[in-house]
Amino acid sequence: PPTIRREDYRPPAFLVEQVDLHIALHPTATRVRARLALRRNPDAAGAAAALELDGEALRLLSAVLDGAPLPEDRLGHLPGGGLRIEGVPDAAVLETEVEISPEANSELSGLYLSGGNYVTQCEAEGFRRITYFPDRPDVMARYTTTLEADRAACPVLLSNGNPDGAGELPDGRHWARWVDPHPKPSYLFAVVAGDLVAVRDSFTTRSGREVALAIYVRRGDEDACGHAMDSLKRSMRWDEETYGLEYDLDVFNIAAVSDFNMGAMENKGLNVFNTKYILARPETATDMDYEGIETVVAHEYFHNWTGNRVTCRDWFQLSLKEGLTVFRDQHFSADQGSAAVKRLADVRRLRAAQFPEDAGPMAHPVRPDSYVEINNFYTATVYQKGAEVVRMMRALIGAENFRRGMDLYIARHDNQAVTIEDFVRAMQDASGTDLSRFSRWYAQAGTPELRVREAFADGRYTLTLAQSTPPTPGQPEKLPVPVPVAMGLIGPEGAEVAEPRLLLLEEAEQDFVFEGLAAKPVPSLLRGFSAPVKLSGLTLEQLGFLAAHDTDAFVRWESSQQYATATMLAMVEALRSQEPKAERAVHASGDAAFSGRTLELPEGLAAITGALLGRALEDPAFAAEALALPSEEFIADQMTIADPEAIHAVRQFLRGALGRRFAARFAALHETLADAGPYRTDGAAIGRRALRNAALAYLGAAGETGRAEAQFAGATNMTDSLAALRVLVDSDSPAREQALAAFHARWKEEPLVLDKWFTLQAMSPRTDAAAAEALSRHPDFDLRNPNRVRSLVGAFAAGNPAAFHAASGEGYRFLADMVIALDAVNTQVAARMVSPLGHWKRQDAARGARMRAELERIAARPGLSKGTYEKVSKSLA
Ligand code: B3K
Ligand code: ZN
Repeated sequence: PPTIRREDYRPPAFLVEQVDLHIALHPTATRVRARLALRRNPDAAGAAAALELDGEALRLLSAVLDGAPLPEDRLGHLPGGGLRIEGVPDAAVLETEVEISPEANSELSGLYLSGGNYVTQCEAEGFRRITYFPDRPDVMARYTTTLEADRAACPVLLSNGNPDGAGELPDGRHWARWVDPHPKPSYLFAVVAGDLVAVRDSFTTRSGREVALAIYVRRGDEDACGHAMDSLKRSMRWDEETYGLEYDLDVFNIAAVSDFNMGAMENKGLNVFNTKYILARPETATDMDYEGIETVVAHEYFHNWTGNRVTCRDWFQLSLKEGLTVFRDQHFSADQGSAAVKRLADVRRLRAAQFPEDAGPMAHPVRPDSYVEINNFYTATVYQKGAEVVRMMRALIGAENFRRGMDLYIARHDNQAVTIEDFVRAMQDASGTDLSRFSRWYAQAGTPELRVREAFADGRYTLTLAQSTPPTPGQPEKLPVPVPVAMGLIGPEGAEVAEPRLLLLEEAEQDFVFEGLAAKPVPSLLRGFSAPVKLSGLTLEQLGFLAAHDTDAFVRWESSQQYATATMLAMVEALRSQEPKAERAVHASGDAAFSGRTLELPEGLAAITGALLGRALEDPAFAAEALALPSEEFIADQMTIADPEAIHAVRQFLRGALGRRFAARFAALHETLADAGPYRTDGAAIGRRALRNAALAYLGAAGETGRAEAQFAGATNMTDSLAALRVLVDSDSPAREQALAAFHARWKEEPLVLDKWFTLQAMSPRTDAAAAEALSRHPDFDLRNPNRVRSLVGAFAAGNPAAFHAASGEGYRFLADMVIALDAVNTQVAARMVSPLGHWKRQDAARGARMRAELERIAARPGLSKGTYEKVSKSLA
């Protein structure tokens, strides 16, 4: 398959001014008539260039140019299924009719069926599966869409823009017309049709316009939309208040469907959501689900300006809309509750997904230079690191200049398809700050590493910061990047002894000097995680001090995590160096893998935990975050060659040992924090449940499962129920099987809850590859439903490292089997599942060879999709 390169970008030969669609819906034979008003692009070179239309899985019924049918010999066929038409006049009207089968569409790209309802997904290249079109984001057109369907099967007919008439047709059919006044790229086109019910509300914009809001769901789910609707209204208000951005249509519709390749989609005026990010009731959704809904609803809404009104010139610019919009949704969520705790969670996610990506075979810049399959580049790097880059830019130029830059960006580029350079230029022009060096953040892959050195003499403290970025595929040499380092200095008594500052590290190495200090301070660096870098060079003693004393919550959390990380790494080494007294048995729980060897609870870590517990009730949400030990994956990422068994054994041991050491305090927390009064989902209530359930988990790790049993039996909300079930599932309590069965029996009709049932087992150390494979044969498992696939296969491969990396290689084989089976059903989801196999360089030689062998087995499959092929071949390189 061909590689697409950023440097090869050429403007389209033709623009489309107006699109009129008529779609007659039918499960196996939908007819799409498209009328395109075309105009030769004055900005494109080559005055005689042909009209190129993308097309995929379409059956062409007719093509008419300026009223005259196009004979077969005027239609050139492009690889992939597109058409090429020579000799098109500078202004022309093309009318085509095609037939497509939504029912046959298991790819979930283009027009497909979910639970009997019609739904589309066009980003990135799905519109070409609906009609012939120059399916690229720099072709922005105005659309009218007429839908026609059976009234009984499809009472609801939705598309982009404002409604513009509806009526009856013979044979029990009906129609509805939608007009979208705003020019848009084809990837924002959407249709939803079927038997859905609307939950309605309204929003008055700051200029006094009334917007009709609706969330369309399956009958019976109306009661589960309140949180999504509330999040939507808060997002609309926030964007007005924060950026002066007002909604621009008379209606804003959301439709939720069960079968969806990702979280949601920002189609103009008609967002389509995975039900996971809309539906929430206390009995069925966890606190994390509530937070996810708020974030994703906001994210898609914010795209209306950053993505839709101002869109991307080409897909290399994806972070222009995604990085910026993630930044905006993170800022919004931070404003809704505890900003510090939100920041910790965002950083934790960045490290769990983006740092490994940046260190692995798929590492790519925030603005990639090439791709085979664009859907493989909807990555943590484009999204999360992209958001970090915007965040740093704001730190550098200041919040006011950033706001001015946003105003300028939108004023300049409204209704345009632009580049990341255009965005940076707006920020530069608005702030008067030269951002040319800063742009390296968009061009260079890899996570920069910062190293700290210190000197102190005669009241003069010198902080030396050095940076380097490791090589990544295709980028052996790196230049220094400007790194904003928010910092302060803490004196021996725990007080700030200098004004907090923002240092800018621009060179490979720089000294920063502080005068007039009475004693050597401890540097508190990267406050609020001011840059997405790895920092090293502080001693264990300094980390322990910062964990206890820093005034910055982020650094306190970070220092306790770094302290735990260093401790765990040392224990892993110690464990490996001990003579095995018994055979190194492979046991799912890991504890027995090193039987005969001894581990001890390090007193330093116990002291930090004790101190955290002592202050836990001051800020329960923060305490819950700080009490969690770094994940096994995070520890593995700190090692040149990981040892999944040893890491697992150490982490399990520590959880148990801390649980035993502080059993009385965990039990007391579990008592004290019991919900009193009505169930609430505000930040404070969520924080209390998080801390309470963290205590429950520590007690469970220490072998005390009685509380979990009681909590599981009595829980009235999903957060508490699932937390208790997790403890039981990870234990060898006799209550385990019974609890799993009870949970399944109670929730078997609720797909989103059943996903949790799969995930809990997939991630449990008690589930090995054979057990995961058995779950994939469970009657409720379904390869065609992306949520279900992620809940089992994704969760196992990414969240159960000890079992996935079992020395037998069975975990790898299970994943490869699933990828192969999935690639025949849904190539986008299949390609995503490949990633965990790509990190073979971090494993020992035997495991690495087994991982490669599975990648090669996938690569050898005839008819593999180009997306899966790209992931597999890059992973092998
Ligand atoms: N823009 C969509 C993602 C589309 C993914 C296509 N493979 C959702 C979002 O980022 O808001
Ligand atoms: Zn997005």
